[in-house]
Amino acid sequence: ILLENGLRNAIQNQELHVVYHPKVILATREIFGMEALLRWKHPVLGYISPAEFIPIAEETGQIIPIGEWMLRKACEQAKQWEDSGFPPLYVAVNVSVRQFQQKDFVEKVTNIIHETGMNPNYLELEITESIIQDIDESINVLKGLQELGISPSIDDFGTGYSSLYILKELPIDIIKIDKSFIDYITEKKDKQMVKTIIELGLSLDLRVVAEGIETEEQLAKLIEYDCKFGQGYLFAKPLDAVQFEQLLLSKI
Ligand code: G
Ligand code: G
Ligand code: MN
Ligand code: NA
Repeated sequence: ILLENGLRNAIQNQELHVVYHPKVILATREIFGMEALLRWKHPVLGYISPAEFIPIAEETGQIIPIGEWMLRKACEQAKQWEDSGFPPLYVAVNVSVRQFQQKDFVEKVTNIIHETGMNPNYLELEITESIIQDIDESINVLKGLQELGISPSIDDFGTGYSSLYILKELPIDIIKIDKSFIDYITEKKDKQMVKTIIELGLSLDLRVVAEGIETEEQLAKLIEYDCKFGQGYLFAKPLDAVQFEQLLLSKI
C-alpha cells in the first residue's frame, strides 16, 4: 500500500528517472545502442527496484502513465543525442503486459514518436514471452509497430513456456537471450542451448542479443558461437544520460 500510494505521485514529484544500459557489438565492444531502464527514488525508502514496483504498477494500472512517461523520456533523449551529432543509437524500451494490451497502444506509440521526433527505425520495444495472451491480437499490435519502423524484441528469451511457438508465430526482429543461459554458458547443457538459440535466431534473420555478460570467458564463447550483440556489466552498468554521453565521447 505504501508503494502503491507513493507511485501515484512519483511522476509529478519527479521521483522517476531513466538509466541507460549500453548495448555493444561483441567483436569490437563498440556501443550501438542501449536499453532504457526505469528507476524510482522514493523520498523515504530510497531506490526501489523496478522488479519490485513494476508488478504493483501493473496491478493498479499505474504502469500505463508510467510506461508512457518512460517511453517519451527515452525517445526525447534519443532525439537529443541525434541532434547533438552522436551517431544514431538504438534505444530499447521495455513494455509491460498491461501496456501492450491497451486497445490504442500502437496509436499511443505513434503519438509519442511524432511528438518527440525520434526516428522510429532506431526504436526497439522489448516484450516478454508472458505478454502474449491473445496471439492474433498480439500479431496485429506487433505488425502495427513494425509498420512504424519499430523493431519488436523478445526479452528474456527462452524462459517462457512457449518460446518456440512465440518465435514461430510472432512478427519480431530481435531476441534477447536471457541472462540465466549466459550465466552457465561454460556448462554443457547451457552451452548447447545458447549455441542453438543463436543459430536459430540467425537462420530466421533475427538480431540476437545476449544479456547479462559479466566475464571475458562468456564474451569469448558468444563470439565463438557467432552472437553479434550483447549487454552486460562486463562492458558497463546502467548509466544516467550524462554518464552515458561521457562514455560515448570517451570512445570517439
Ligand atoms: O534495471 P533492473 O535490473 O532493476 O530491472 C529489473 C526488471 O525491471 C527487469 O526485468 C526490467 O526489464 C524491468 N524494467 C526496468 N525498467 C522497466 C520499464 O521501464 N518498464 C518495464 N515494463 N519494465 C522495466
Ligand atoms: O528483464 P530485463 O532483461 O529487462 O532486465 C534488465 C536488467 O538486467 C537491467 O536492470 C540490467 O541492469 C540487468 N543486467 C543487464 N546486464 C547485467 C549483468 O551483466 N549483470 C547483472 N547482474 N545484471 C544485468
Ligand atoms: Mn529488457
Ligand atoms: Na532484458
